[in-house]
Amino acid sequence: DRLKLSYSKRAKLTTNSLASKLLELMESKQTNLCLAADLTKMDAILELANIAGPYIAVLKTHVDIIEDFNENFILRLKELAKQHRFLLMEDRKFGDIGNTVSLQYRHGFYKIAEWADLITVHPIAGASVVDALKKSLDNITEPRGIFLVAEMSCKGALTTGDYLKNAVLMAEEASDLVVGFVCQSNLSAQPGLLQLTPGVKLAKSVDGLGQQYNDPQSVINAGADLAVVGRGITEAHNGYLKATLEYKKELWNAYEERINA
Ligand code: S5P
Repeated sequence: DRLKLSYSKRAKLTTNSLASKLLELMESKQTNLCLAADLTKMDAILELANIAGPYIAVLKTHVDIIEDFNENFILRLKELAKQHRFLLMEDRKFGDIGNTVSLQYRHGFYKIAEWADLITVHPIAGASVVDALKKSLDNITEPRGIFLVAEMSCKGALTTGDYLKNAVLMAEEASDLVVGFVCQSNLSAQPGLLQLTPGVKLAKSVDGLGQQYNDPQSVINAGADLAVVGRGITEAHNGYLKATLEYKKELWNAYEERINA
């Protein structure tokens, strides 16, 4: 059972070197927190990354919401990632045909493939999308990984039934570029794949725009290996550091209870 295995044991069961590195760093930093740094100014994100960095496994960005973006942002973010040992995930949710997603991944303003360790991809267009993304990694020497968005957290999401089932199958059968999937409940027994679950806040709630939140313990019990917290930290009244530490502790305790139960 995937849920009973420690991250360090699972690090030996992946088919992707980045997935192993991620699981090992989670174990050594004792964190399964993925911070969604959804702020619109470069300096604000960098400040958040510097404060939270030592306590998170992954920093997740939406670079297209940054108003003053330039290449310097990526350089500074990569420095912080190295210093504090976290991975970078660009939550681009690629969702087009293979040729288009590979252009979007490699080219354009953001050149995501050059700096993002991890990306998110909608499985809507089928398995060929993963192959196309893999092909477009020519000359990129660092390891890369994909999370397939199997199920969304928001109310009324269409990611149900056969779509959800096939999305998980696609992750299980995909090439070694796929390191896991984004979903809300335990859908795969495969120990080498990671479950990333967004929609996490200290108390079960909603945001008025469709987002639905569950608390850290329920999310970990529902199979999350990495829990995504955004506004729970970025809008916390007690400041970034205290909020980050609070989520880190709750999530890690829930994980330890899960593997020891
Ligand atoms: O189903 C999903 C998938 C993702 S990746 N639901 C989500 O909320 N996300 C992302 O997680 C979303 O784009 C945002 O960056 C983060 C949740 O942020 P929060 O502020 O609601 O915690």
